[in-house]
Amino acid sequence: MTLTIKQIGKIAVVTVDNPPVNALSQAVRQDLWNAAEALDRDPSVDAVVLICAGRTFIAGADVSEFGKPPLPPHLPDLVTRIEKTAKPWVAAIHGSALGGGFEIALGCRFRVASPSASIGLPEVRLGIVPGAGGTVRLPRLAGAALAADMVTSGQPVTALRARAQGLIDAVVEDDLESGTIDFLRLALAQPLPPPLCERYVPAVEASFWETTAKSVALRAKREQAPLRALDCIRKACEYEFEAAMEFERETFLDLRGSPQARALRHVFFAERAAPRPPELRATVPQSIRSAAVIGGGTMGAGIAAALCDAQLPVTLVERDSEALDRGLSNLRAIFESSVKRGKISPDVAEERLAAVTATTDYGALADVDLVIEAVFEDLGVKRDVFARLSAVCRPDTLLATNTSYLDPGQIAADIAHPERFLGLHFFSPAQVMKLLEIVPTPDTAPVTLATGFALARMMNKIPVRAGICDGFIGNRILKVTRAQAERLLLSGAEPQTVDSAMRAFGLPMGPFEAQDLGGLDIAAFQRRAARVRGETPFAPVADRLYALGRFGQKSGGGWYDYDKGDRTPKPSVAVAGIIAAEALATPQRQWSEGEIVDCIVLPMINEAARILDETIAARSEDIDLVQIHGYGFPRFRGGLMHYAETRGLGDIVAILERFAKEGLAEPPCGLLRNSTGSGRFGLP
Ligand code: 3H9
Repeated sequence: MTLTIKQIGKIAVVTVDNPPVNALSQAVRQDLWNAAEALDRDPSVDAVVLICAGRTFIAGADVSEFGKPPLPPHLPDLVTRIEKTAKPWVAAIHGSALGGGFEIALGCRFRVASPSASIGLPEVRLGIVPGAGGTVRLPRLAGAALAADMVTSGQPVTALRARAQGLIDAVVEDDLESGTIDFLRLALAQPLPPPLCERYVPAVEASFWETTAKSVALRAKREQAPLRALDCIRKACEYEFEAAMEFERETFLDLRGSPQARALRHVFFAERAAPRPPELRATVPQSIRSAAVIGGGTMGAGIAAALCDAQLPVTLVERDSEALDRGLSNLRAIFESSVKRGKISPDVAEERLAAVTATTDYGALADVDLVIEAVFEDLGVKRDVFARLSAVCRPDTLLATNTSYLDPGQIAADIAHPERFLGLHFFSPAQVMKLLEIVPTPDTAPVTLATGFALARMMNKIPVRAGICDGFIGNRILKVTRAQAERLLLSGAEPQTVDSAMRAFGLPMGPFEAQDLGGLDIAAFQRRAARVRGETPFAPVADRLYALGRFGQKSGGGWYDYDKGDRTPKPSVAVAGIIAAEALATPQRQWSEGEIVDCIVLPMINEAARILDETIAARSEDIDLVQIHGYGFPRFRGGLMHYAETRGLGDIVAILERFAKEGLAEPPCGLLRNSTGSGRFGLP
């Protein structure tokens, strides 16, 4: 049994208990159905409270059942069954009532919630639309505009806001169960409101649908579910209840098996698995109650802000008072921008800043639990910082370096207790970007690694373990992206056609626009370091642009020209000349949009397969998360590796071989070739 029933006077309390999140598995649906039948027949019951055990109300349909044939009772029928019960049901919500969970609540006659609860229909984030009446009942409760906003964005709403919007009937401050029973007793003394299936949606202006469709399409980019969800809301407003339900169900079933929904489900489970890798489940992390950041530049201030957001007291250390002032003003600017964007209130911003201690004295770090070094990307400078930290910190203080390219093992070479050291590669801006590459050295202890993952959970980041190599997972693949983009230029494509092809594929920006935004100097600096190490990075055009001082937007020109004060990229005659000069020895050809994408993305897949083969990444899902959360790879494609498996590994091998023959890419690696039989990475 996934639920229990008890009776308090004439009120039955149905408690669903299906850990971890009370998802609506077939067993839960069946038990709820049976409860509705039994309680309808029971003359001693006047009304029913539906409440949940554990950390949340029903968080939705069981997503793991989506790949399988649906079994009865189907969720839309269950919601209707609850709506049609002879006794009124009230949903008592704590945690999150999401998707099917909120749809069940919409089937109840009343909804009551704890102040910290939230409700929502996040289905579009899974590439589907609500499939149990959410798009039909919500506009009947809240009107078309609010329903369209909630359903097409998938964003949850907090209980207090939901109360103000009429989505729930009461907020219960104290004990939810007894508060809901009190609410119900009062409600039963009055005439009952009609169930939502008997209500109508107030008319909207004629232009509403067209205007909303435009803004939804803009926000959804190439995801199809949000516009299909808007269609459902429109039908819910224009059709009778039953016909609208039928339309919603057809749309739900049509989308459920779509490639986008499969990709988004893959990302859903990968994101939930990432913070708790199976190999660390048995390791108890150290507790982190205080943190310090060395360096208040862009990265250091971003990391400090993210630690403050995780409610940790932070000490910011700089080498002198001038640098410290700069660091503090960087930090202040971050919080001010969060206030401007409505993310936090001015009071919270002040509170967060007040939790920061600024100092030039390493001695202040004697009792801190965690130190993250974020100084200049130079081995000598970083080693110097860790020598000082080694001397002042407790032997169990977790020491971390934020580095994108340096070998954390070398940075930690001389520290005391190297088992408490690891690399943490944050992405800029660190207070915003979700990805965190966690890079253990050969000396890092399992407890240190587990603490790195626990820290990521505290900071609401998506952690991915990466092995040590140049660029770890993400930047190693990025190097291939950029080299391939230059190969395309040398063989006849133009920067703007390459960028537009990659945008059409779903990236927010093409590789040249992205470099102009970030600055060509950073990559040039890394290539210089690589050459010192004896490597031969391929960037003939980027090297020449750098030599000319064309660093991107910040210098008024990079791959594109920019007018003063205008960030719109304009094709550059000077750059075209440099490309032509560098391309003299390369055969020219015509490139279609699809071929451009293949010439960049398939070599990225090849490099990713090598990364997997060398165990730099533990799982192909980890590479997907790195690409989605660090580099803007389209979520609806499920990440680089999911895209590859969906596209067909055999097909990819054949195209890479063709490119390799023309000197346009490396040949497919062993792991990629060996995986074509199964179509899954690493499986023969
Ligand atoms: C839907 O309802 C469709 C209907 O309209 C129509 C149907 C006909 N299913 O996130 P956490 C697992 S679509 C299965 O770390 P938190 C998760 O994988 C659904 N499993 O917890 C993880 O497993 P494990 C609409 C699920 O406390 C564990 O639970 N609903 C589901 O940080 C803990 O997850 C949603 O999209 C699920 N629906 O956050 C809600 N949800 O322990 C999605 C979670 O093995 N869920 N799991 O790694 C969430 O947003 C968060 O889980 C929640 C709790 C906020 C509820």
